[in-house]
Amino acid sequence: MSVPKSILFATSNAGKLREVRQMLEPLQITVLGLADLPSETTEPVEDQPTFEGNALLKARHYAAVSGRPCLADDSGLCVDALDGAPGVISARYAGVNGDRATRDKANNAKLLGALADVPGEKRTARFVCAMVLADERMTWLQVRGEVTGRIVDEPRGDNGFGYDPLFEVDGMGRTAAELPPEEKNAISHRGRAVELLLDGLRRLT
Ligand code: ITT
Repeated sequence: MSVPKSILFATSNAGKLREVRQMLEPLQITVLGLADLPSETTEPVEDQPTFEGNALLKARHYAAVSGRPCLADDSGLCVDALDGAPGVISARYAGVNGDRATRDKANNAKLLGALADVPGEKRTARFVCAMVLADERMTWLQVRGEVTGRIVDEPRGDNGFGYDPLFEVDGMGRTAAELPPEEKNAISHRGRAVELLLDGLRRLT
């Protein structure tokens, strides 16, 4: 496999899809999403204990459905004072009811509640993004990107998605939601994972 002209990025998360498109389309790599598949797909149950395990499970599932190699992203927020929670259950930390905006809001409220008594210097955290490129038979690449920061007391910023308004990026003094998209992509866990993915693809040529 070499650097492909198009990649199927199997995610139901519009924020992830938008960011990966912003990163790869300037390199003339078309990023197809699940909406580009001819028929609707079922979502797999993400029951693995690690980001890598869930990313592999998603990549294999959608590779089987689509009949082509597939990129999947499993990501989340790990907060030190909460022993790494919400971690792999970041998407469903506060439950699974409602649309994505409702769930994101509930997740953020639950996180702020869990950290209510934790002082600023102990609110350290990291975003993790595991990406796997796989087909039904083999894993072509597996990469992980991380970015460190701290959880602020109140949401700040309107960009990004998910936990971005609560995550102040180390060294930037701004939350991920206060960064313009290109600045977030340049330092984010997902941006780093995509860089490593491209390195890996170039080495496979
Ligand atoms: P897919 O599994 O379909 O890709 P998902 O949103 O369910 O979509 P995950 O299971 O990987 O994806 O959950 C990721 C969670 O972590 C979700 O709550 C996101 O909002 C959050 N998250 C991941 N990356 C983020 C980022 O860059 N900024 C803010 N929150 C992020």
